[in-house]
Amino acid sequence: MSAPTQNAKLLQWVQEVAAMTQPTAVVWCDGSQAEYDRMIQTTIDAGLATPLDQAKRPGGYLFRSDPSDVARVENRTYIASKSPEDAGPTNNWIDPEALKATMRGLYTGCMSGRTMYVIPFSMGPIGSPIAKIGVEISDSAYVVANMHIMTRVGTKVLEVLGKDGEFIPCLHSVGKPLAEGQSDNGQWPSAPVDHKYISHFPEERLIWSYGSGYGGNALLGKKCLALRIASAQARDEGWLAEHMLILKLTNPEGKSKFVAAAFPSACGKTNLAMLVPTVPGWKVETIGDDIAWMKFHSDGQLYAINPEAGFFGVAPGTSVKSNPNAMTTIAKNTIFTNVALTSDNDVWWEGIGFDPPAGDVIDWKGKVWDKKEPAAHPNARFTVPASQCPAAAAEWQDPAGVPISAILFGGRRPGTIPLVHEARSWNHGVFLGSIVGSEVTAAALDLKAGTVRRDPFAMLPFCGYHMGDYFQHWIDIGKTPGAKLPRIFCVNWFRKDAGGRWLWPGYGENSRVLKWIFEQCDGLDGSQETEIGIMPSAEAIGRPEGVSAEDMAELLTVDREGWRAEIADVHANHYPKFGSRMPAELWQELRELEARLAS
Ligand code: O2Y
Ligand code: MN
Repeated sequence: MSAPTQNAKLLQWVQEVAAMTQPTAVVWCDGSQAEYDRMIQTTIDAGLATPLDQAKRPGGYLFRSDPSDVARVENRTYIASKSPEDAGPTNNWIDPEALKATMRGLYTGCMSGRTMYVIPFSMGPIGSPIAKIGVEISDSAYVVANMHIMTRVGTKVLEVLGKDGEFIPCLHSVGKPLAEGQSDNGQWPSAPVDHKYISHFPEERLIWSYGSGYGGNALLGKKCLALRIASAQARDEGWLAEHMLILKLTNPEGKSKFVAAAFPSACGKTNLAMLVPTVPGWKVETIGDDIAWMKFHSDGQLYAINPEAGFFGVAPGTSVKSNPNAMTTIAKNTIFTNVALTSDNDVWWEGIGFDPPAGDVIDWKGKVWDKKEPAAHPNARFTVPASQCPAAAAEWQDPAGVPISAILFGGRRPGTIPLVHEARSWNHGVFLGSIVGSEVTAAALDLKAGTVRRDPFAMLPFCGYHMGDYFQHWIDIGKTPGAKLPRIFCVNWFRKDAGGRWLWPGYGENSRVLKWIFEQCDGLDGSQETEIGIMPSAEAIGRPEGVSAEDMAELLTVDREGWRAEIADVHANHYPKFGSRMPAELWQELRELEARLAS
């Protein structure tokens, strides 16, 4: 096949990679439906995909990955900046030249027996001033199909790239060459864990991934490009690449505002992005569920785009109760990975809200489910076009982006953090983002149960440079001349009482909090200044069914003891990690909060 581009840098890179990896064929992807169908057929022929009942779930396919390749591998993810100080204490660092030497060894001949796909893609609407072009080279048809859904792939991207346009090279291999005549034969191809490398070279704007075919490790437009590399670009160019959903909130009078929100992984971002409000007359619509790129426009406002074109959502726990819009979205044209298969050839998972039909359920490992372990892997996923979401906002792919009025931070915090509070200033908001934490279970992370894992701005696994410099970048953004900055809020849907009972029902009732945030942005009354920031009265939120007046008081009272412990932890354990790169402004915010709580 002749190359459909005259971009010299791209042509040379493709030639170099092909010479190193030695594929059987090189295919340039055009992004067409016919190509998507061919990729799916290729995976079916290799025994990697199972078509679901096409009458019930048209365009639905099930994949089962290798049990060793089921999630992002943080301990095999590297930020290879020239200096270790620039990667910072919270990233894995390897010297870039040493890492390249190791990886070149692994890449040599790694695509033999396979096709090498060249996937030109745009993160963001093609041609948007905020969008970026990447080109992923991959030896996985599963990756091509998923990239079709998650990004904008194809010929149009090459047209925008032109002869000398810039792109981010993203090299990926599953790390499993095939001998002559060999096929995957139903075995998900990947390399052993200690051969997996998810590597980022932020100074070169380069991504090399080897050994995993799964999710964030392999769909390189998402976490690797749109967060780790883009965060370094954003720092250099004065914008923000964030792990945030974007939603459109409309009041009963038809006035709309756009909100971006950062939560650590597994805190319900997709559910919030597609929320169905219980407050009469209010509407939430979706712009994006995971990533926001935000830039100032000439009017001084921060405009956000969702750089993705699809959702790669967690299936377990998704139900008509938790996210009816997601359930409608995945009714067709959806790739499912590591969910269970029912006797009527449909998908099932824990928390779907109904029992599987009679007959054998096949679990995510491909065995008849014995009910001893979950039938679906806890990180099982659906990949689905965002255009299928019934709650997609009309503006979801506006190339200009949407103006952001409010930024929210949140995490799973059974104690201390109230239902909602607003920062007193931009720097105070940056402080709140910098101390975001989420409770982890002992089983999940080998930490003591009840321990809070700090995940500042929900970016800890996704920032491509030193987190102290990242905080400074947020402080500097606040000093942008003429900026009309968004207001910053902290939310916590996960408060429990002393007995472990949830205090807040969550789901659609979270719209009460969104309504208050909307009204705060409009300067309406219903709030009071406290030591920790601005908080609503119980009346301003209103009481959902089943929530007592005492519960409301607990949700909306400053827990002074809890906050003192919080401050002590930030002071002793969290901020010192970032050493001399920790901005003085944030130490100052910490001291001021300490003083307000002491008086
Ligand atoms: O496990 C993976 O590879 C996917 S991780 C992921 C996917 C979609 C959205 N967010 C995340 C995340 O870990 O934050
Ligand atoms: Mn995420």
